Amino acid sequence: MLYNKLKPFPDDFLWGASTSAYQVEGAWNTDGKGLSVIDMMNHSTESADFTVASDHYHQFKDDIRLFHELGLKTYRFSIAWTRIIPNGTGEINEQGLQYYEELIDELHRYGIEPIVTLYHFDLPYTLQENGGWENRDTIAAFVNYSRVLFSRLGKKVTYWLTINEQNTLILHPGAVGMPKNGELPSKKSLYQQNHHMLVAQGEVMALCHSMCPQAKIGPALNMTSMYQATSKPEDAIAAHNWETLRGWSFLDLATRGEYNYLLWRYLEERGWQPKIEQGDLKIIKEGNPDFIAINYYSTATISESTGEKSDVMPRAGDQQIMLGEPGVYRPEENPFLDKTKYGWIIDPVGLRLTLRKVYERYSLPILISENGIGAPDQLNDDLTVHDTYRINFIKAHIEQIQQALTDGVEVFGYCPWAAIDVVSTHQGYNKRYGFIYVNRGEFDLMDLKRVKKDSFFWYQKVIESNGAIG
Ligand code: BGP
Repeated sequence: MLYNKLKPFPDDFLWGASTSAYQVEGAWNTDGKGLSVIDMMNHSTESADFTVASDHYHQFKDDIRLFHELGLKTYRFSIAWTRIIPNGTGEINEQGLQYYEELIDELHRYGIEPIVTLYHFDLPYTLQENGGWENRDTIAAFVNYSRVLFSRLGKKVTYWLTINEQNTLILHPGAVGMPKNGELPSKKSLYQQNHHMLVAQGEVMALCHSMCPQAKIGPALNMTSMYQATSKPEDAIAAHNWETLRGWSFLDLATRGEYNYLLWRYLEERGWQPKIEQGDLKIIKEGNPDFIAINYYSTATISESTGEKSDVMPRAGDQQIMLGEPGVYRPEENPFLDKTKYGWIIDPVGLRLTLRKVYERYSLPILISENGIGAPDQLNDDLTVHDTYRINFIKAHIEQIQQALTDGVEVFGYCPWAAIDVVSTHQGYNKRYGFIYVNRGEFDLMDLKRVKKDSFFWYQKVIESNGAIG
């Protein structure tokens, strides 16, 4: 739809930026922190590990001062479960609680609204050793951990996110590292894990509402739209298959508390249905989110798969590169769209489409909790970083958010990935996303100095003008 005049961004629009604990903090074994699955995974020897990351744990005050200079209205970060309860259950680590309390206080001192993710990929390793999310006991562990946070930080935090990208954890578990034994869990196990996460999430959302009545809580999923490759009806079915299995089925459960019929048939057909205990569905249904957070990076183009093995692409997949599944969907190239250096399709209009679809289906306000472009930025001798590609990427996406707002979609915040350079989930340090450059290499930690990129100064103006970037 074309409009003569676009709606302005609302005055209280939350312009922000994101990070996650294990990708930014470092200090992997400091001040009583326990080991997480991330600390114990096999990571590629060609890229940085997460032990020091961006050293935000030690430098958070200086970093927040920079976030303030950038003009952020909000900062989305995650809490490392292993700093709070080092073994997942049992003893609480006061130093961990103090750290996040100070961080939140520091944000408030600058008038920056904290958006807190409870769990962003870094499950305590002790829980993993006992079966991780496949073990039902992890539900109680997550609820207890969340209770500790709500009770200590509840008065200081208005926005909570439950689980970051549950669909990535279930559909692309390898994207967050390989277990030491080199084996990813079976699909049957993954869908059981999925079910337990949903029960845990349902309980935590209800708990948040009862303990912190002023707070709002919602899930954060990796959402995208699927285009059918041609007007062939079978391609439309395949695109619908994958859009449902990758996106809708997760959101249907998180928001409506219902197993999507198509997901259920897909699971039944393969013998992958989870064991559902009495009362589980009630708990899932009673956990009502106040909003939906979406991480949006790209779209995919899909054609029919007739069941041939070759419908799976012979290339590495990750959370954004679709691989194909015989009899379900086959990924195709999209001749209209470019890709990043890492093969992720760049599709700003797809963001407008995804926002519309999510809003139409669930009628809940939407926070864009991630969106961004990974690139091997270069630091120049005069301490500049000319990341024009990032400015172009984010500008194009902000324009589409404004289109979606004009369409009538309720979007209340935008938190690009990332506030500052962080370690990528599986592609090292030099795949950078931040508005702030961190002077370190893949292995050489150098001086970890912070340098404002061109995109920093540009985003600063965007925020100052409340999105009047045209
Ligand atoms: C999302 C994750 C983030 C982040 C981002 C960029 O899926 O929620 O943690 O890392 O993707 O991905 P990557 O680091 O793989 O480039």
